[in-house]
Amino acid sequence: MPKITRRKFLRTSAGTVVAVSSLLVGFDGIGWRPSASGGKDPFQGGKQLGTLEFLEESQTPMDTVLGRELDGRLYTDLSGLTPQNLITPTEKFYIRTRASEFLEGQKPWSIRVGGMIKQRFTLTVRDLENIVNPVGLHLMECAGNVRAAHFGMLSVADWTGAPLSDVLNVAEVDPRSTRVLISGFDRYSMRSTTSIPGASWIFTLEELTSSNAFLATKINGQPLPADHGAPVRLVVPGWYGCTCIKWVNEITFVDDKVEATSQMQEYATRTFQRGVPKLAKDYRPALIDQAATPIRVEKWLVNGKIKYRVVGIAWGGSGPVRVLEIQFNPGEHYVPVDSFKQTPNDSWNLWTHAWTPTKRGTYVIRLRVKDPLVPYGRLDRGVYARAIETTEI
Ligand SMILES: Nc1nc2c(c(=O)[nH]1)N[C@H]1C(S)=C(S)[C@@H](COP(=O)(O)O)O[C@H]1N2
Ligand SMILES: [Mo]
Repeated sequence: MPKITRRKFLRTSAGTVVAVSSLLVGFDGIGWRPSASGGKDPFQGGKQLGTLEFLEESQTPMDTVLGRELDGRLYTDLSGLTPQNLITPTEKFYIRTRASEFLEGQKPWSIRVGGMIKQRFTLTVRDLENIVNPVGLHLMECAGNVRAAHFGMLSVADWTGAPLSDVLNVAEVDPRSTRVLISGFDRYSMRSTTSIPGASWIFTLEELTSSNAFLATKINGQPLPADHGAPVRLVVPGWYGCTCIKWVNEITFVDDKVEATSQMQEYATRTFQRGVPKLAKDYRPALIDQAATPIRVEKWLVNGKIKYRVVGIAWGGSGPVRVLEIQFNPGEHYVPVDSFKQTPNDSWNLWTHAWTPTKRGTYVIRLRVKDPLVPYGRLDRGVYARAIETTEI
């Protein structure tokens, strides 16, 4: 885990001094318009002087492959996103678990389909390649995405894959089977210091169909790299990355008596389960919570005055969000974000907000959605809050 060294403090509106870190909790058609203020861009004619650093975050290298096998990571640098480059280049797509050194010996690759079906069979990569199609932009987020790593376990790619419902339709399923276990190759040459090996997840057939889950063979038009699950991985749109099994080698039809996998149990808290249920049937879908976070705070000089522009992203959730609100310190009022427009897609949406602080100092930026019907547990708990310091106003 990335480590943080410098500690910062701020004075709240009630006058007390608190550690910024205490306010930052965590776990273990896109395009923006000028602000709502009459359609005029408040930064027009100005000059950008730089960007502010986020406080209480580590110096972890971004966009860089770190470590090996189960401890292998790559954190995507989100700070440069613009309406023109919303797709994460493949070599910068986040990595959580790098390919096993034993993977090379697994050729030719095939997926064993078995369990409660009339006749077990194997699917080859060639079989899949014959039925893949472009499936568009899909976002992936690790349920363990953390501030310390600048929320870099989050990426968007343009995928090619075969709908899982097509693949499963081939099987003559026993009517008593209610669920499908999808497993990946997970034997590693090294012991991990961070994770339990063995990635597999159990879904109902309905969950796989309604989410449009697919077996991906390509990312951004290129063959999947080994670290992203080559030759075939599962992508479950709208679900956390822990369900998107890489190096898929087994699909098993099971029933309601089946126990949850170790991966499901390891991620139970982060996917909002009630405790750690023993049986797979007691798990709720691991849907990505509605979330939003700043990705950069730009400092501008406009007509001789210092102004800040907060640029951020919003993602996740299953329904449209009309109003996104921003707050610049605990106790202060939330105000609507200037330019937030949610487009119905499975990507992220960029937003911007003009901000002119009246005092120098440290600020903790938080977002919330106004719709009481939208579940947003992580936003609510401040998981995606970030801190900055303004030295000039
Ligand atoms: N076989 C296998 N699949 C896996 C994992 C794993 O450790 N082994 N990690 C999961 C987790 S926790 C995440 S967040 C995603 C990350 O996919 P990526 O590394 O391609 O971004 O893969 C998932 N699939
Ligand atoms: Mo993850």
